[in-house]
Amino acid sequence: MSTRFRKTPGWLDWHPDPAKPTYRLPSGAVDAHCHVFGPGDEFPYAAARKYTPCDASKEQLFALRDHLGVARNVVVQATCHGADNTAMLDAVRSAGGRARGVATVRPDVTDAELCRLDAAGVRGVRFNFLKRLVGPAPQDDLARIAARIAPLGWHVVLYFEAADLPELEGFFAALPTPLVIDHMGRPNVREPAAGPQFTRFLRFAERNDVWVKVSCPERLSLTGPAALHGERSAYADVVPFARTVVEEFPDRVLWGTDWPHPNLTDHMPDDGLLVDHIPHVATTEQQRHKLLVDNPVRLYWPDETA
Ligand code: 0GY
Repeated sequence: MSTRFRKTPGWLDWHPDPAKPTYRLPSGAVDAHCHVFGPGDEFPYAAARKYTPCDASKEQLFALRDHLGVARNVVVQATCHGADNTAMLDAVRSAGGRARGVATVRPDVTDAELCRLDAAGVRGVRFNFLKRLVGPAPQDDLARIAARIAPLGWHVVLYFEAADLPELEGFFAALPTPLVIDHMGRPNVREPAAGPQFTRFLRFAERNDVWVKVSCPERLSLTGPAALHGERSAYADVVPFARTVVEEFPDRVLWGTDWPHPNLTDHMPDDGLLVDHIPHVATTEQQRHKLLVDNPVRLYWPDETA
């Protein structure tokens, strides 16, 4: 545990002893959304961060990977490290080809730095629009970054909340790269999956070069982890949203744990249970194979599918 950084009050640590999942992941399964935090003594957190996490090292990530039966990870730069990608890159490099990275870069990033990131295994940059996580970024700056990374064949990962999509979707649609949407665009699950808010998101995904992460039921759910009314699924209120996405876009969905689950204060998910949630949202073996293996490999290890 870092001695230099005191974690944000109320912050829950990641689950120390997740269950062994009952659902056996297919061979080659990819956790396409996870993070490393520090350790802060080795990889200091950004001065301008909006929260201070508990440490979550690459060794701990790899131990979870092996415990869950995951083959590979996509390590996404977390805002607590700002645009210093060192910890993420260290994890990706240490994984020996079993990880790819998504970075945060500034508009003045040099070509040499982009080349270095690409060689290390980075395949995308993340644009974050959550005010509780980042300060405002001018859209001109983001557009410049997107134009710089497009020739590398990278994509842009977008993190936003559903209520903000109407004002952002024109900007998103004009970006020159594929778009990867975190956590299904964070729908408000109080509203029906067939309601106007999620329908707008689905039509946006349909019209554009969009991939959707069917991730973070624990962050979206109001019903929580307990199984409900014989439905047997945890996070039951998220299931209709996730199923709709998997059924409409079977070839453009990705799954991830979101370990170590930043900024949760009410409940910390058991990562084994998150794996057991998968068959509730991807109900056929073919859907699950696309979600967990074929799609992430096509996006992050395309040489293997060429
Ligand atoms: C997530 C979600 C969150 C945080 C971050 O980079 C981050 O700090 O992504 C969040 O607090 O909702 O995807 O990890």
